[in-house]
Amino acid sequence: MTTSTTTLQLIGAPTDVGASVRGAGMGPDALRVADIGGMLTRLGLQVIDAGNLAGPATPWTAPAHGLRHLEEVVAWNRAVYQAVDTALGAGHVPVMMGGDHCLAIGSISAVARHTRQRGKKLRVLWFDAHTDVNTDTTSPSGNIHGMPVACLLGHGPAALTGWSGERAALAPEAIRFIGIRSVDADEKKAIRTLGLTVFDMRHIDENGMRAAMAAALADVDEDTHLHVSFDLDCLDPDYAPGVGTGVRGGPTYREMQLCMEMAADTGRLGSLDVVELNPALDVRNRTAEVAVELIESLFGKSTLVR
Ligand code: EXY
Ligand code: MN
Ligand code: MN
Ligand code: MN
Repeated sequence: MTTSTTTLQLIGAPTDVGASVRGAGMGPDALRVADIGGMLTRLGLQVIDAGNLAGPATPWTAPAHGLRHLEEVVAWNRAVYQAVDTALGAGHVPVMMGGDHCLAIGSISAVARHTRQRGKKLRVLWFDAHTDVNTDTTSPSGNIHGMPVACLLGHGPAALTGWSGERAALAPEAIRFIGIRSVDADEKKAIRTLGLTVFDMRHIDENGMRAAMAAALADVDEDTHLHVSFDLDCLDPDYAPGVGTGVRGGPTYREMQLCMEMAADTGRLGSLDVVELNPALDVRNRTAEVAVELIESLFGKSTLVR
């Protein structure tokens, strides 16, 4: 799907509205400082940097009815939805640079509508330490970046569901989780009830990243639109310290790079979220640089010699 005629559209969404740790709003500019645009151009792709979206400031208020900053989360997701929808309509591959992971509600809802209208199959790879499948009634924090998967599956507050035109943007079979190691008790119940496919760290330790990714991509075919939702806290914090909710025991740099190479090999990548980069917690922009290198692999840079 990505060839030298592919146009990538970089969309910055500079907000930490779904989090309780400040700083993810600086993510898009840190990725630019790490030269995301230049890197993609050197890969031979056409790149448009659409700049940053605008939205409300984060009020840093306590959760109300189990949801922190709901009104502002809705406003930011509306902007993301519009931008991703426009990029897809122009035939571009949107690269949504967060910002925190709540923005996947807008981005994946636009992708789901686009793929449904074209009669395509959607496969989402959710790279994360967390499953983000809480709702307003189960969340321990009220932070909406812990809820986007539930919202996309049609669960959670009405204001954050139904954005794709159907109650659920995603069927449970459409999503695969990779790198998971921090799941709340009620999330575990939801995973079982919904029948979600999770390649957690224990599975990856026992079977290897190659086998996990091969299973996650097994039925991706020429009719599939592949969306990657890349939460940088998926990586072990040794490699990616610049995140707000880091969890030890994650994939190494090389394991993560293999994930990206295998996703690239499908040739079906149609859209990407890069989220949860927190430059305020980073070390000399290392996490942004790591992100850019991994995105380079996702868009086709290979470590293969033969
Ligand atoms: N499960 C916890 C919560 O819902 O509060 C932590 C969520 C962190 C979410 C980060 C973005 O992936
Ligand atoms: Mn996440
Ligand atoms: Mn996470
Ligand atoms: Mn498409």
